[in-house]
Amino acid sequence: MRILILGADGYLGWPTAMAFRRAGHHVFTVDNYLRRRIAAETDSEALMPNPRLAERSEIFRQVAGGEIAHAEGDCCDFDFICKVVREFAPEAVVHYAEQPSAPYSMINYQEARTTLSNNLTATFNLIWAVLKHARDCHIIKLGTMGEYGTPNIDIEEGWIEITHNGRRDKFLYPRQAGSLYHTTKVLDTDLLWFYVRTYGLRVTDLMQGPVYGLSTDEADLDERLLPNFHYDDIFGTVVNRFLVQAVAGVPLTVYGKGGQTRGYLNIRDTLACIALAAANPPRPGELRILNQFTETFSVNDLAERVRSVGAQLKLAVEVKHIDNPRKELEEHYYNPAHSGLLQLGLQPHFMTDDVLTAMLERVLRYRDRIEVKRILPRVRWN
Ligand code: USQ
Repeated sequence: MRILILGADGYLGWPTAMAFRRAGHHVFTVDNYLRRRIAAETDSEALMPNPRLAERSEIFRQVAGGEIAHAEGDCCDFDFICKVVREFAPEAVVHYAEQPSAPYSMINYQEARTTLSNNLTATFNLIWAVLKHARDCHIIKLGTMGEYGTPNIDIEEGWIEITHNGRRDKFLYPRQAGSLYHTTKVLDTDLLWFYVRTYGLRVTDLMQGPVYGLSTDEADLDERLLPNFHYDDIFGTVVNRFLVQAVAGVPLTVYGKGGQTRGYLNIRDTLACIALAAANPPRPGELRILNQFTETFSVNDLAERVRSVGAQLKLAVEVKHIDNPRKELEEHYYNPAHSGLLQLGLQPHFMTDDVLTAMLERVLRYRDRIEVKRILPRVRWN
């Protein structure tokens, strides 16, 4: 297939590009390096050095063979995205080109505005570029489990049937996100649903939980191909952060009571889910929503897992409950459905002790690069 990857410099974008190329597909990658600029501005650089796309593609060509084409550009520039879609003529586009940090979106007006306009405009422009130049192209869009929030009822896979005053209909499952970033994903979903039902686009919207991990088949070929591994409070997700904190000897930063429960997945499963979505496109006029995670944990569960695996490596890991910088429920019901990807054939890589140990061992090799001042939360939800 011809696969276009937007936001290919990101934590998930680059591993996705390599996996599709290695599987024999034609891959074209795009990024405007917004995340790198924000990371530099907020002192939130990743743990390992990550070359930019041109250099990464060259390293990949040497160690794995195969070209990964790339272009630097902004998906908010409609002429640019139209040119890419028209000339590359993708059969599928994986859309990661969004500002992905909840804390960043909550800093102040400018950061909120950047998040809102970047995320919505990129999605809107992609929709229009596909409508004009690649009508049959399958849009695979990264949404987030955070779109649903933490309602006190079971979370369905995207849709819910409601009976009201004796009549029945099917709607998007109610959404109530906990940050401006997550809210932009809710708005994206609405935008996509409008264009799907009105113009007959084919779209998969993946409601993904927090991802952890460093190891993929391709990243393991050469350290310079590793994903961008963030442990700071802006871009770092909780599992990756806890592993770095364990290595740095910083008490694990459990926010508040630690009962916040989310659906997690290994980065290897993200790649598998995207591949399964691409191989099984929805029909024109269908917005397929899949909940993309493999197991649920509370923050307390995660801290305990990391503490116990750390102890096996002789790391004295302390767990500390600190003031929650976010506005979120710290004890709540959480029961989200997630059968769609399993039905498509997903075989999960669970968070075993071996997986956590391998990650800790890898982080240990970079221990001298950890900047402790990036760890404690610097952004509050007020
Ligand atoms: N948390 C802690 N301590 C920390 C960091 C986080 O207790 O040091 C807690 C948070 O308060 C939250 C949970 O861990 O309750 C998850 O936080 P996170 O930072 O790992 O994830 P989040 O901000 O929700 O965002 C991440 C990605 C985002 C993606 C989302 C999936 O940055 O791009 O959309 O995970 S989800 O959470 O399902 O919405």
